[in-house]
Amino acid sequence: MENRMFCYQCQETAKGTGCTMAGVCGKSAELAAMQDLLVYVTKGLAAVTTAYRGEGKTVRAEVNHLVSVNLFTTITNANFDRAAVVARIRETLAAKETLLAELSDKEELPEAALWNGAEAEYEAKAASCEVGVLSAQNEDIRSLRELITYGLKGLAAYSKHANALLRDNEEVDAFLQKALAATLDDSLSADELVALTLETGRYGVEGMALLDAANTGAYGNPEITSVDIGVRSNSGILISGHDLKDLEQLLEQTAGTGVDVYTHSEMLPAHYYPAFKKYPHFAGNYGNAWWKQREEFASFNGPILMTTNCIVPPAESYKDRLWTTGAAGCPGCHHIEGGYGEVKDFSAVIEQAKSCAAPEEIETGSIVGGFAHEQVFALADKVTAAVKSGAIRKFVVMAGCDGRMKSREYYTEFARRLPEDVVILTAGCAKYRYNKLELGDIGGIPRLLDAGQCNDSYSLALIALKLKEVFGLNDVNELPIVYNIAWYEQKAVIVLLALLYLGVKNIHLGPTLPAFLSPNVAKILVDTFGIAGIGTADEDLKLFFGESA
Ligand code: FSO
Ligand code: SF4
Repeated sequence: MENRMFCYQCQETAKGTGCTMAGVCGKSAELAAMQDLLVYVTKGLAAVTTAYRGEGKTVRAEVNHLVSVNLFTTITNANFDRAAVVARIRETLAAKETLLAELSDKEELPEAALWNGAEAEYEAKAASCEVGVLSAQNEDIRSLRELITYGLKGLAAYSKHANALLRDNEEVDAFLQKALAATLDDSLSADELVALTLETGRYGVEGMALLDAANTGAYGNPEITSVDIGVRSNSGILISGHDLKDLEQLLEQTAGTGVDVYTHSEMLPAHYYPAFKKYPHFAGNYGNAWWKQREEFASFNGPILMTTNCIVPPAESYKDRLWTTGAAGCPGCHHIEGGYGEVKDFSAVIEQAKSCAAPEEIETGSIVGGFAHEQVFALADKVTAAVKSGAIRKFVVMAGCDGRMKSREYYTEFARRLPEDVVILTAGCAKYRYNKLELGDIGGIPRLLDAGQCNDSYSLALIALKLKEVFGLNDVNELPIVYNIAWYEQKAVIVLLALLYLGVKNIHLGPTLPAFLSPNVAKILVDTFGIAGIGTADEDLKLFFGESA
């Protein structure tokens, strides 16, 4: 049967090769076509902005923001609303035409930069052979272009959160757009694209540093915090995703209303920031990782605000309670508008909450986190002493994403069976596979150190660099740290490229290697960086920790 679409950007892609009829994530072929076209016109705009900068002109911040939000919109599980994607294509073409009119030399521009069309032409254009993943014939070129594009999607997402806190980095935006445009350039060799992949990792570090500075600048440095996972008796609003500015505004607007605010999935680490502790109605964390939302959103009873991915297309039973904002979207759900520097109006969400029952209790107790860079640096003496005395034998970085595949039970088993002198460093929603196992502590240092969201993998890199300095080592790979990372969507791609840029070798990536790596590109990653997949928990415990495991 002929393909209705082609997408292989996430770990759950159909048959481990590509979604061709409809997305496993719930993306329809019609939506996939519009997302492909949005990526295409955004690449076209990026080619124009890159040429524009080449002529010494300044690209407006609004255009940089448009590029970042466009890419974010096409990340797995971010936006299922075809109309929203179509509107972004229209806006992008208009912004591009304005810049094109001011550009002196249009000679070298690719087709994507010059194409323009009315909405009635979008479908035909999306179906043409220039648009979409399969537009590149050579599988290695295709693989490298997609690897770069997915890394840039992750970088765009992190930039977007920094932008929302009024932090911009023109250098990061200029690179992002230059690299995006380069994926249209047929003259680039595989070697040049490999070099660009590593450069993308370098800017991944910059982008995560920008977001870290934005988050900690606005809300303080995360600190050790115990987060309640039970419920209270008031009605509540559940907020998910990664955008702390949205959370701040929601907490401000719910203050004194009698409505509590709970976090879900990737919003859990917000509790670790000092600035959010002043809100007595910031009640705790409800539920687990994104993929459990169908049951957990149903039992929450109140409205749910999705500030980013991961959205699972909602069941009818709670669709009316699902709200999106920013790059997130879902047809049939409410969407809250609001640009950077503007106050978003959450009054309708709060009104809805008042008419809802309190959340149904699904868990009780608490979990501890807040081990981002400054908090761990404050414990550096203790940690160093524990490593020197042998009380801590090794660290295992288990950052990344969670997902619904059964094979991810591996991570729970792996964590549960770790030798008792091993400490987990985590970040991202991957933690939900083992953050309620009560792994105990080593001389007061918890055996599970949660730095925060997936972007806080930056903290884990800083911690590794700090340990390297403390132990006087030349190479980060001499540290007693192993990497066993779980990936799901494209933010994990930029985290991986950032780690490779920082020189980290022998990263194990699971539960499966990306479908978008062609055999030759996979071989480059294996040969140059020692990237490997995972085995069984048994095999990997032995591999990492020897017979004592
Ligand atoms: Fe998870 Fe989803 Fe943070 Fe991702 S909720 S999977 S890598 O969006 O961004 O870790
Ligand atoms: Fe398939 Fe993943 Fe693409 Fe969704 S995002 S269509 S599940 S590959």
